[in-house]
Amino acid sequence: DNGTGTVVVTRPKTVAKRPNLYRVLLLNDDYTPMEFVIHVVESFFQKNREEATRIMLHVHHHGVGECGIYSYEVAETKVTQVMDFARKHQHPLQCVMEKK
Ligand code: TYC
Repeated sequence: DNGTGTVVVTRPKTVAKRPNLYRVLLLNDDYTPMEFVIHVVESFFQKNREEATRIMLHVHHHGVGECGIYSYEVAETKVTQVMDFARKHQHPLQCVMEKK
């Protein structure tokens, strides 16, 4: 009752929902040099050399590995940047995103 005899019912305007997150993955291939992959992980995913090397070796041994988890827009940008950079250097490196 707000003094006018009218009952005012309010609902929360927004209800918190989990943000949609996407994993950005690198795929193994037989041709892209290890050093190139380390450079990609360092420069596009803000990892230090040690962590970038660990990720590269994980992909090399397991076929696929995670470089980071981002919003849809950021993940898409990373994939495009990596694919463009690999193509420019004529390496077959593949980068993909998947919903978490
Ligand atoms: N398998 C590659 C080699 O032996 C190295 C490599 C690692 C390539 C990770 C791609 O995402 C990759 N030169």
